[in-house]
Amino acid sequence: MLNRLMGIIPNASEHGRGVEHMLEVCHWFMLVLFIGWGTFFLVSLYKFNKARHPKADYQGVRSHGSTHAEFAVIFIEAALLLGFAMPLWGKRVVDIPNQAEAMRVRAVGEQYAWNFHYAGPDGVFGRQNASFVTASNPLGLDPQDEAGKDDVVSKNELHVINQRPVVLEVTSKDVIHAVSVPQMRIAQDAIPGTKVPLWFRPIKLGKYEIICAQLCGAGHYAMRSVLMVDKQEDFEAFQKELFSMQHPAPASAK
Ligand SMILES: [Cu+2]
Repeated sequence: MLNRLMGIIPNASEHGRGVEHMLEVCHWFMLVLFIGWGTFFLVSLYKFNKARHPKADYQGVRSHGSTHAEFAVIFIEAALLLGFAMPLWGKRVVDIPNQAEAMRVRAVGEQYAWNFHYAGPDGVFGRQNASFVTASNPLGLDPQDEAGKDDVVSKNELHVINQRPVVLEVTSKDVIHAVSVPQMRIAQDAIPGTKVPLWFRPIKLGKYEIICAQLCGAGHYAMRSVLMVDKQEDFEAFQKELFSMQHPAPASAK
């Protein structure tokens, strides 16, 4: 398989298979073009050598071979774009899984970390306001809002459930970042003031790397997070732990 030979990182998402397939076809096509152009180059060096042709031929090519070859390349490229790339992209932006089926998590970039905001058991994100933002409340959740009482926010650690679709609502607090998970075959710019849905369905348990794929400042290199694809019970344990840390019982609160 050419993809492996090229060092493409293994896929761990459902739609990634389609991406893999397209990459594979592209790589084979590029290999054929490389061999074709390389051969043409070598043949030209030999055939049109000065010793062999001291005088230029001003009429040039007489056969239609090169025209046919050009059209064949255009045809294959059009097929790749219209037949593979566009349907794949269409599925990413049109067939976004609905609320009941998918887990929705907000992915909020900032210099230099990723915040992941979970809506909690009620499935409703709490109200946010910039005036509530503090070091311990990086997303400015309104403490008075009922919907936000069960919300949890994790830093640089995104947990999802294996086989369950995830919709990330990608945004940023400051400059443009980009959330990229190569093994899930997803990447999306995080643009302040917008909320762009990015979805995938993980199909393999494990730990993956989330990187910021947009040069966002001096600390860009350190803007890494982990994606954990958990079993249901591990995910629940993670949520519970975060919840107890972020919402201490009233008795222990001052
Ligand atoms: Cu960044």
